[in-house]
Formats: sequence, C-alpha cells, structure tokens
Amino acid sequence: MKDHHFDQEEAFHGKEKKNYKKERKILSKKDRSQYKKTDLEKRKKPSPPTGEHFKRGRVLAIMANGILVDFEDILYTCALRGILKKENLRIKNLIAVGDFVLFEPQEDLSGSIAYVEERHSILSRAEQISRRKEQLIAVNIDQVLITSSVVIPPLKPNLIDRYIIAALKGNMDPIIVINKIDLLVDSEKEKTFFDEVLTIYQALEIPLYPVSTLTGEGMEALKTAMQKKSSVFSGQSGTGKTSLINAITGSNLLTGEVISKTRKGSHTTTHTHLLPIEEEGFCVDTPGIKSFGMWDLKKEEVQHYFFEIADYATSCKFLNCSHMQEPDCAVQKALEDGEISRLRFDSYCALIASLKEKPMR
Ligand SMILES: Nc1nc2c(ncn2[C@@H]2O[C@H](COP(=O)(O)OP(=O)(O)OP(=O)(O)O)[C@@H](O)[C@H]2O)c(=O)[nH]1
Ligand SMILES: [Mg+2]
Ligand SMILES: [Zn+2]
Repeated sequence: MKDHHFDQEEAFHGKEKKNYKKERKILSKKDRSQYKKTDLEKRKKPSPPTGEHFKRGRVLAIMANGILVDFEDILYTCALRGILKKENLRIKNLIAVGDFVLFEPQEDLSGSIAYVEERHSILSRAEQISRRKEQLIAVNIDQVLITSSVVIPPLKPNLIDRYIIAALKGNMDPIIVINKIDLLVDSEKEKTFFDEVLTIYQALEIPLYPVSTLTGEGMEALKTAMQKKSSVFSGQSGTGKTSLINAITGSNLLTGEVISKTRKGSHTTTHTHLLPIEEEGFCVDTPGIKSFGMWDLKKEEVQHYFFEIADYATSCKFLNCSHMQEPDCAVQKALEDGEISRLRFDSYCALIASLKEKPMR
C-alpha cells in the first residue's frame, strides 16, 4: 500500500517537474517544418549563380545608400539585382542584416547582389503601420537577447512574452536580458516586481541575465552566453541595447538619454547593424521598437508557446477551451491555486485579444 502511494507520488511529481526546455526544442522543430511551408520558403528558389567573380558575403547593415556587405573584412556598398526585387508581396524587406549573399564586387567598393542564401533563422514582426507585411529584423542568428530594463523604461513582461514567441517561431533561442538592475536599490516596488518576473522565467527554464552596464554586474555571464554565437539585441528604445554592445565589444556607438517624464527612450539607434565580437561571435544592434506586432501567429497557436498553460489545458473539460469563461477549466483552477502566474495569464489574454483586432489599413 505504501509502495503504491509512493509510486503515485512519484508519478505526480514526475509530471509536475516539466521539462520545458525539452518541450521548447520539440516545439521549435515542429514549427520549423511548418515554417518551411510559408510563402517565403515555398516559392521556387532560383539556383545560385556560378562563376568566380561572384563572392559570398554577409550583409552587415542596410543603409540609405545601399546594402553594406562584408567580404573578407572589406566592406562593399551593394545594390540588389532587379530580378530579386519582384519576389514576395507579403514581405517588406527582401534582404536583411545577417543574410549571406552572392555578389559581384567592383573596384570602387560597390557591388551587385545576385543571390540571397536560404536562412536558418528569421526574427521578424508585422510591419508597424499596416501590419500586412512581414518585416525582417535580422536573419541567420542563433539567439534573441530580449533586452528590457527596470524603472526607466519599466519592465514589460507582455513584451518579453511576444519576443519569446517570435524567437521560437523563427528558430532561435530566447534569452532575456534585464538591464539597469543598479536602479533597483532605490525602489522596493520595482524590486518586488523584478523578483516576480525572475521567478516566472526561471520556472520556464528560459535563460535570464540581470545586468547593469553601469556597475558591470552580470556582464561576464552575458558575455559568456554570447561566445561563439550570433545574437540580436532587440527591445524597446532606451533599455540599453547599444550600451550593452559597447560594454561587450568595446565599441563606441551612440547611446541616448531616456526621457524622464515618459520613461521612454529617444530612439537613438536608427538602423540595424551586425558587428563581430571576440570569441568568433557576432551581435546585432537594432533600433528600439515602439510595439511588437506578431507576424503570422494564429490565435489557436498562442497557447503552445505558453508552456505552463498548454500543460494544464490538456485537463480542461473542453478541448477548445479558451480558459477565459468555460466551466471546468483546469487553467483557471491552476491560476486560482497559484500554479500559473497571473502575469503570464494576463499576457496570454492580451496577446489573444490583439490577434482578434483587424489589421489597420
Ligand atoms: N542606470 C543605468 N542606465 C543605463 C544602463 N545601461 C544603459 N543606461 C542608460 O540608458 C540610456 C539608453 O541607453 P541606450 O544604450 O542608448 O539604449 P538603446 O536600447 O540602445 O536605445 P535605442 O537605440 O533608442 O533603441 C542611456 O542614457 C544609458 O546611459 C544601466 O545599466 N544602468
Ligand atoms: Mg541603441
Ligand atoms: Zn481551460
């Protein structure tokens, strides 16, 4: 009898101790195969051009005067060949930072891009105004450093959750970076909130780095996480993306003040660019985003990315339970019991609601 009880208890705890990391891997793999079916991958890829005059370079930045391509540490300002331009109407930018391209370099350091290689990962969002097109932020990146801060600008778990989904969908690892932790000493309220957020993502096994470029706290750990990887820093304006990159690479890129009244950044970085770091890695600085509209995310899909909700959802009475008003809802029960955090549930509801809105014209 005792043994039986023990078995049950073990089974219970075994189920409790979810391996979210494993779940995430499976999910991103599943998603990858689904991803391949999108227009982007489905359209017939022309074969790469051949000939010695074509060189394989990497797109570092997209500037007003052309596409900056690196080939053996020499930078070329390139244009896209006409044939590449008439491709996909659902996509805003045909080429993105991080792309590997075949191009014809000229002596005057100009060049023409004839071919864009297939991408192993894509960080994208819906175009800000119309939300009808996909906007590529960066491609061929291993991990998204979801850059947030405390106090100025304040921590926004909703935004973090959107980025987690975008990273997983695009075949990258999500990593949360919370900058400016030096500011926590002055605010008990913000510290409590920060601790709550920390607990949530630790339980979900999503790596989280609390850092301060001011005091240097946590910076070594972040640096280690970036070794031999390509990382994109993305998040709101003023969270300190460029400050972090300066601290890590020793570069001297322009940073900007946060407006104290609104606690918003001043949009200092104006274009995305890729730069090398020590230890064979790369990092990408991006302009701060105002809002992160999800691209190509269906309402039914959302739950899969909220692992703890998906986990309880299997015990709901209705298979298609939205967890908002149905009877015998296991997610609501878990919420009441404190097994699912209110913050994450609110974030889930907000995301679902935003997907119901019609895209603006
Ligand atoms: N207190 C504090 N301030 C910081 C820290 N890191 C950066 N800042 C300040 O935050 C402000 C914004 O930093 P940026 O690096 O320009 O922020 P960003 O995310 O690159 O902003 P955009 O380029 O506009 O998207 C600057 O005034 C920095 O000095 C930190 O660890 N602690
Ligand atoms: Mg910046
Ligand atoms: Zn339910």
